[in-house]
Amino acid sequence: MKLDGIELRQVALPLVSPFRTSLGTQTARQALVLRVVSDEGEGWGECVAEDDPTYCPEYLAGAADVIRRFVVPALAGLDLRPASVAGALRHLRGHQMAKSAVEMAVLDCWLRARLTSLADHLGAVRPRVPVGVSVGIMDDLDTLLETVDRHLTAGYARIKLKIEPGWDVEPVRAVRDTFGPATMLTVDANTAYSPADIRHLAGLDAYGLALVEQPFAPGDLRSHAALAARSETPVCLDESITSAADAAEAIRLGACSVINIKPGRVGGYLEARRIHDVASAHGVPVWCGGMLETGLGRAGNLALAGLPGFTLPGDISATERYYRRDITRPFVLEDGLMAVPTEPGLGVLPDPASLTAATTTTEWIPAPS
Ligand code: NPQ
Ligand code: MG
Repeated sequence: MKLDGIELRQVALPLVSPFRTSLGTQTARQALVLRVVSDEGEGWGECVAEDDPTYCPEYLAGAADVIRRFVVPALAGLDLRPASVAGALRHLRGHQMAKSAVEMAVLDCWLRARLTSLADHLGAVRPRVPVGVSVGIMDDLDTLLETVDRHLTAGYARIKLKIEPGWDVEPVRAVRDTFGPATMLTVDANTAYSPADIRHLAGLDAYGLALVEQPFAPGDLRSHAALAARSETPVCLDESITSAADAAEAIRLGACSVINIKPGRVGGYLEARRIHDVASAHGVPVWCGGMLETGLGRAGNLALAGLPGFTLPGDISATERYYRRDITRPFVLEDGLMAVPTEPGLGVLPDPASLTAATTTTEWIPAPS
């Protein structure tokens, strides 16, 4: 397959309600949508970088620049296959989210031309997967309990509470006391704690959490290992893991017993599958994280979550949890499960009218000949 060029499109999707984490408050998703054009047709992808480099070092305008100035020229003239994208970009250090977006669109294009779904290509074994919901930091406990109640009624299989110092034990206790021991409950700190908080965090053991996600800085595997040694609650890494090599190292150091896999953070769906394989070989369960994706990323993440090692519910919520109107068809919960797309490629396409309505800028980047 020969690359003709990539269309970059910035889209703005207002959130149905503000999403607050220890990193800040989000009221709209600025997304970067890619359309790869090749001699074998078109494919769609999405870059999950945020506006600002707060969750990770990448940010949307920077990712667009890397794609424009370095990625497209590096892929021009190649006999392109999905499996060759990462290698062709290896000389570019970092920038996993930019690379992932391009690999995703190449995968979609390649698989559409071969009438194969991403789920089949990755090795998914389940037609439907249980999913969870991520609940932001709230102003008060009453609002939190109302929100959790609504999500449990909708059928979500797991509740994840965003936490930070000052909003941790109390909300966890309130949710556990209100909804009982059968509710699968997790917490995510997005790096808000320091090593001095290890004893405090071990106090969460009293509430039967399925895991505590990324309490410490991305590079601080040592503190994660120290918490894991002192606490009964499984420690899960998110921000720390940017490759299969990272995953192997974290497991070896005892820094985690669960891994959150986000394809964007690790450089693509193919590296995400390698992390799944490494984790499975060590008996480490994985689950698919969320980055407030459009329907394109939601579709791809469902395919990934169909792999056998994804034994915990992912942050792949129904579209309506985030957006009133997405650029694709909405994804819905059915009896607490979400269907893995079966159509070729990602299995969904942007709806032209919705895409146009959400687009703020469009740019065509031709592959130099
Ligand atoms: C996490 N996601 O697991 C992330 C963090 C996160 C669903 O909890 C805009 C775009 C805002 C991506 C806020 C969930 C975001 C974002 C938080 C991702 O750590
Ligand atoms: Mg997280």
